[in-house]
Amino acid sequence: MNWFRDFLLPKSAASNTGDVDGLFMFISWLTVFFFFFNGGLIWYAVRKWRRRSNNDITPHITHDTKLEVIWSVIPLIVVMFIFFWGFRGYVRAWVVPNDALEIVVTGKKWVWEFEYPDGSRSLNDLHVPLNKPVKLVMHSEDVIHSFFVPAFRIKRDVIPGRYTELWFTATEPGIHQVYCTEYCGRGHSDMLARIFADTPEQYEVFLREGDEQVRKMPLKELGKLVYENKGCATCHSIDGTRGQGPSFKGIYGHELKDAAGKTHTVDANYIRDSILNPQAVVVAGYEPIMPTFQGLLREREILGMIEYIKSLQ
Ligand code: HEC
Ligand SMILES: [Cu+2]
Repeated sequence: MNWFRDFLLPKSAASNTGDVDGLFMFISWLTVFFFFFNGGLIWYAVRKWRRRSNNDITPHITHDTKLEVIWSVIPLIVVMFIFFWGFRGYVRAWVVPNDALEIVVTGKKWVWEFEYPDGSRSLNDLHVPLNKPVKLVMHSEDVIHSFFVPAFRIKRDVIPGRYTELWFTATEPGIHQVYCTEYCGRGHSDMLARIFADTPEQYEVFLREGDEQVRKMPLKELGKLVYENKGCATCHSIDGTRGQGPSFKGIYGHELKDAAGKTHTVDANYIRDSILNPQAVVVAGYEPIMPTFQGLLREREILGMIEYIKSLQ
């Protein structure tokens, strides 16, 4: 019967998904059973007691104690069984193991930021070691977001001014998708993050040097990746259309005016400063809403971004 589970649920990739899947499948099969059972009863009753002539009148029946006890007690036992099963899973899902690795998650329009125990940070890509419990301490900088990892069967709201927690132990190597499941504005559907379940060696290397993509990709491609994955795309277009921020198309080498009327030439240093210290020069006609990416982009990613913007002529 695994086809039914695979049809309804994504492949499980964490250690404590069994409680969710087992109960979910139990309830699903129970509904399938009662669909046919109740349908069959109706079909049977309609055929057996259908009106056969004009004076075939239904007798006045007020109750049937035996029947009422049966249809109350049996469902009560079934739902109590479901309750205790669910309660056991709930406790297991919320009690965090003591040795869990703690990662701080910040939700903001429209990116996920992760801070590791060593103080390093990453945007939208969360690296975790395989087979080790990980605890996420989550909060939001603006509105309510919600952190959902279907393959781990975990989901919880991420709220401004309060910490919420989630935990999991990843058991499947590879990349697992994260969604924001609380509508948080225009970029809500772009608020995608990925969890990389790394072997211990991969995780070590990640903490030291960033992920493989950052280390090996050609600069221009790396810039495109940063643009797509680190949130730039939610505010900057690459086709000339105006967004929350100016488009990147054709800006390289050109001059622009800032809010104070001063002229600047867009070159490598200007782009670097715009990324690390966006409020220093605010382009005329735009709000100073760009967050700083100080500490969030590695040197090579900034170089990549410069090459990428240069290529958009
Ligand atoms: C929340 C929206 C937002 C995000 C996300 C964002 N920016 Fe910006 N950006 C702006 C706004 C608004 C401006 C114009 C005002 C200013 O200069 O601060 C701007 C200006 C810039 C400029 C100067 C552009 C020009 O025409 O002079 C560069 C370069 C830039 N951003 C790069 C980036 C990069 C790279 C990223 C991603 C790593 C990024 N931005 C993410 C909103 C954003
Ligand atoms: Cu969100």
